[in-house]
Amino acid sequence: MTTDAVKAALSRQEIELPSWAFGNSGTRFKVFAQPGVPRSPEEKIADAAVVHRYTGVAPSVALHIPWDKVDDYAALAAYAKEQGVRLGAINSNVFQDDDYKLGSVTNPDPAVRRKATDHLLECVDIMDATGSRDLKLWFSDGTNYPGQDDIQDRQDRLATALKEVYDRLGDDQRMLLEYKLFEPAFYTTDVPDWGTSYAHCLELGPKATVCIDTGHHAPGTNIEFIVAFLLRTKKLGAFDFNSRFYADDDLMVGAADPFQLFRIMNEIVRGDALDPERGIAFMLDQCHNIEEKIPAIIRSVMNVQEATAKALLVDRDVLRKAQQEGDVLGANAALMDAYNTDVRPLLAELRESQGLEPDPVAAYKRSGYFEQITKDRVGGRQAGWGA
Ligand code: PSV
Ligand code: MN
Ligand code: MN
Repeated sequence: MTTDAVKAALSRQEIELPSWAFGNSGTRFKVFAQPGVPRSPEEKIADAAVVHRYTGVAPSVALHIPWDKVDDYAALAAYAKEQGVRLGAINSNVFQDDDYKLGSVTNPDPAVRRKATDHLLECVDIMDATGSRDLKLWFSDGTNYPGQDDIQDRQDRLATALKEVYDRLGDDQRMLLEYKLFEPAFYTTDVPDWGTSYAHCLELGPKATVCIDTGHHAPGTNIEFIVAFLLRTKKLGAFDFNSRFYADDDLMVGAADPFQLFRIMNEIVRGDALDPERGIAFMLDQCHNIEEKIPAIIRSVMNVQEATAKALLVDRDVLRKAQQEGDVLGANAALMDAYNTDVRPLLAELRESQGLEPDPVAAYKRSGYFEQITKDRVGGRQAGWGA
């Protein structure tokens, strides 16, 4: 690919930001409050718009319901538009009520299952109002002890709830089913892996696809293989990007293992799936517990851009030829040459050609936005607990 073609592909890239990444967060031991943190969904959207202003590739914000609950979602969408962004995926939340101690849609109690399914249906109503395409489903459902509940019945209950929600989707709406190996359940999880998600999505139909959260696998899992498999079967719907050293660490994407991020983006480029028109949502799902949030999110967006640029730079002809000739070292070198390229000057040039500052973090720091929100916003709330 020529440098111009690489730049053209990069200029069309879109990365979606999670509203919750702008709120205070922490571990189960401590939430560290930061100055200037948003107090409302509107303020989270305003911060996301700032990230878009300096990067040019983050035009949408995912909401989490009820963390981003408002009375008028159409008005919230209009507010986002005024800020220069749009509302993206609606993330459901059936994991924080006492009722969900034994599960949500897989709970043995039909009344709890009804409550959980009703919440998912309410999220589709919200999508109607916001114009969002995607409903993202993550279930904390599972068990802690062998024998605690019937594993097979729980799969049936899950399938029933998913079908009811799937049938409620509009023509242009989709369902993204996220999986996670463990936590908060420690013995069984009802959607623990991509295979389980894939099987349910296959049963549901074309509007149901898998969401890969990069932090939700056993250590050593080959995530790019999952990407390749799901792309081939047209069942890859989205990513929740973050990085991890141990479990679901939710650190900045590309921080722990930039080579893994490159390998993932290499499969995306190989599958011609980067363009937004291909329908794959590239979202961040991270928390910034100790670092300043807005520059951390800008950094994350840049990390995805850098991995993408390197993947676009892979000489596909050289790679294909080496593969076909069984030239193991030559094929590997074709990938490593691209990975080892410093793409920061290319991205700086691209930004300048788009009228953006070459260094988005430095531009943000100079803007005075942080000083302003620190002054204006008193009493920012924890991500996930209301505002
Ligand atoms: C669960 O660990 C998860 O990755 C899901 O995407 C949730 O919706 C999100 O984190 C936010 O807590
Ligand atoms: Mn996630
Ligand atoms: Mn997670």
